[in-house]
Order: sequence, then C-alpha cells, then structure tokens
Amino acid sequence: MVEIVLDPVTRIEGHLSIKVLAENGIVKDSWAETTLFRGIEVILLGRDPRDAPTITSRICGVCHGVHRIASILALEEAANVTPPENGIKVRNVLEAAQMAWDHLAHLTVLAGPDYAVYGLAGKPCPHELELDPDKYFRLLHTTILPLQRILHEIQAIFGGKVPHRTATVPGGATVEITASRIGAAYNRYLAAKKTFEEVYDYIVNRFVPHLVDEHPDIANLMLNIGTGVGNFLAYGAFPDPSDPGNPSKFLFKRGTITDGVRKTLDLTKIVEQVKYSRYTDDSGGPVREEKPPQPYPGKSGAYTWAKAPRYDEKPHEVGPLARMLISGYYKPLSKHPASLLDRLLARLEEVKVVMEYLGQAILSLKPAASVYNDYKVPREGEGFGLWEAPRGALLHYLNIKNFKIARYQCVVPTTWNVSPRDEAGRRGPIEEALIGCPASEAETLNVLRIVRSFDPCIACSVHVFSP
Ligand code: NFE
Ligand code: MG
Repeated sequence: MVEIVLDPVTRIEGHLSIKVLAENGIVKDSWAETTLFRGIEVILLGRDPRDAPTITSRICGVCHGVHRIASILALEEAANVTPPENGIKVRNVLEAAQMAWDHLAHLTVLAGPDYAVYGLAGKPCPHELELDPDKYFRLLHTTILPLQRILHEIQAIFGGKVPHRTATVPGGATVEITASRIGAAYNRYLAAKKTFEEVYDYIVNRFVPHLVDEHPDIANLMLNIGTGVGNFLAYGAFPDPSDPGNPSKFLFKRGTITDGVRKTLDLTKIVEQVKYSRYTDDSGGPVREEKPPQPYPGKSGAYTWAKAPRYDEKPHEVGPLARMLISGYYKPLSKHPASLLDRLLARLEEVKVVMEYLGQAILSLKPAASVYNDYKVPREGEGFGLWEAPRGALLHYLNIKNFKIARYQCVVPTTWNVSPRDEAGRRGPIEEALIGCPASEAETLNVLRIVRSFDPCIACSVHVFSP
C-alpha cells in the first residue's frame, strides 16, 4: 500500500487535506481532513436574532447570500411571517444570480483546468487534455470574468452590494422595485445569457463529444470513478411567490434518494455524528438538540474538524447532482447512480435551469409593489431555514429564548460531502467517491478531479469556537 497525502488541495475554497491508500495503482481507502476551525455558531449565542443573517453571511465569501437567506427563513418561521409576493420574487432573483455565478466559477476556474477547458478561448476542440496557460488566461479575460461581473451586477442592483448583500431581511426585502431597476437587470441578464449559451454549447456540443470520440479511455474512466455513496439529499429552493411555504412548488424539489428510492424529507432523521471529529462526544446529535460544538483537538481517533451529518444513519451526497436527480432534471450518463463526469455535467445543466429561471424571475417583478411584511421577534420560538446553496442542502436552525438566540446550528453542504467516517465506520461522500480511483505518487490528477467535482468549501463546513 502506498500512502498519498494531498495537502493542501488547491483550487477549492479553504483548507482541505486528502489522504489515500493505493494498492497496485488503485485507491483502497481514503480520509478527508478539514484543517481549520472557526466560531460562527457560538458567536451568535445571546445575540438579537435579527443579527444572525448578517453574521452568518460572513461564514463564507463565496456563498454569503445563501447563509443570509437560510438564516432569514429560520427567523421567519420562528416569527411566523411570510413576505409579500414581490419580496419572494426579488429574493429568488438574487439567489438565482448567485447560484449561476458560483457554478460558473467552479466549472471554469476551479475544476476547468483539470480538463483543459482552454478550448473555449478559441480552439474548437482540445486535442490533448493539457492546459495551455495563454489560452486559459484569454478565456478568463474574454468570457469568464465578464460573465461573472454581470451576474454580480444583477445582484448589486437589487441587493446593494456583493458579497454580503444587505437588501434581504426577515419579512422580505428592503429594496424598492422600480421599472428602471428591472430594465437594468434584464439588460444585463440578456448579455449574460448569450455568453453562457456559448459556454454551454461549447461544453455540451464540442468538448464532451470530443472527449467521448477521441479519448474514450478518459471518458470511460470519468463515467466509472467518483461514484460515491449513491444516496442524495436536497431541501429544495426557489419558492413559488404565490405559495412560498409549499416545497412541492419549488423550482428545486425537496427530498432524498436513499438506497435508490425517492423519499420525502423528514428533518428528524438528520443527526450529526462526531466519533471521528475533533469535538467532545456530546457535541453532536439531532439538529434540534445539538449543543454548541466543544472543540477537542486531541481526541483519540478523530481526524477532522468536520462533523458527520447522516440522514437515516446513512451518508448522503448533496449538491447540483443531488438536486438535479431529486427534481428529475438530469439523467446520469453513467450506469452508476453518480460518476465524476455526471457530477460535473449536472452542475452545468443546473446553470442552464437557473439561467432560464433568472430571466423569468426578473420579468415577474412588479414595480412599486410591496416587498416587506413587518413582524415581531417572538419571546420564545424556533425555526428551520432550509435552502439550496450552490454546493447543496443548507440548514440553519434558530432557537430563541427571552428574545435572544439560545441555540444556533448550521449544517452546511460541504459538511455533508466532506464528512468523515460515522459511528458505523461508513465513509463520507468524498471519501467514498475516491475508492477505486487510479492513483500513484506520480499521478494524482484523478483523485483531485473527484475531490473538486464536489466543489468543497471548507470555510462553510466547519464552525466551532474555542473561548
Ligand atoms: Ni463557502 Fe457554501 C455553498 C454553503 S459550502 S460555499 O455553496 O452553505 O458547503
Ligand atoms: Mg454546525
């Protein structure tokens, strides 16, 4: 057995270490270690619940807006308030632009170099899967950064600024919807759509056929590695503005695929396990009962700062592939429930779904219509905020006592995917996805491709505090 350690894993957000054991060039076992820790959930204790959306937005500079919306939804449930239709609509616009922006960064800048996406910059098809830096930089300058800038501008028009937008609040939003804002956003949307369609056309109609026809060995490998745990979970997102509390009308549906069967979601089945995590043994449990995490760096057997969320005691993959499968918007090319190639293509197809939705959402906004319903913070109460972050199912749980935050819990997408072994010794989704991957000390590209296909964000996934 050869031990290979990739530390740090580059082109992801945050600090991740991957260790694999390979025998005869094939991965036989693997461990994912998140190497940093931070204190968001404990920082919140004793504060005014209205501070939580602003503070939790700082969990991450990439997916700031989704933490804000999950926190808002938790307080709205506790305060029993629902925004007016226009308030839901403008929030949907902001989150759709955010999701498209985030996926495009991953597909091109983070994962892209692993697949030589430089062909986008002018060469019709790559003739070898090898990065040409000049062409790649040209791609960044002419396509990717301009497209991302437009998607940020759309968010700034309605959200005030990016990152850490300010215009979404419990009860709705604080931005006035005007015809000129709608027009400014829609103009930008049309430009973004045109560029995205070129990117999409290139990848789907040129890059993938080229890969399959000219490099069947690589295509075949990509369809047979990175298969993972085969269970999927999504909370759903993008509510119908006229019926926002009804998950069956969301753009992305709520549910799980567990042991191959599509199931409705039961929140009581989510438990965070900590046997191999650097926390005291009583730091985990069902989400509603969990205590604030207590760090225990020297704990015997523990190897990571991530906890191990499990649904019905089983590891579940979250993210674009999970969402697209659960919503019925994607059919895997692989004979397995998932694969490296399917995880990447599902993310691309999801951008298509979200870009289509974004245009309709902007045009649905009503100038001058109300975006906000007032509410009172309750003396006591609790609420779940469920949303779909770019990387998958995001949960915030808020518990209020005497008008203050008594408990707060974030269970974040990357925590699901990067989780360590659980009490039963089952590996987390990324760990499991690495089993069977070709690897040697000299060649670790496919290990990295699999890890990056989950687009892990370590800042999001670990939240503890040592006083
Ligand atoms: Ni820091 Fe995040 C997303 C959240 S990570 S990027 O998407 O929530 O799991
Ligand atoms: Mg947590």
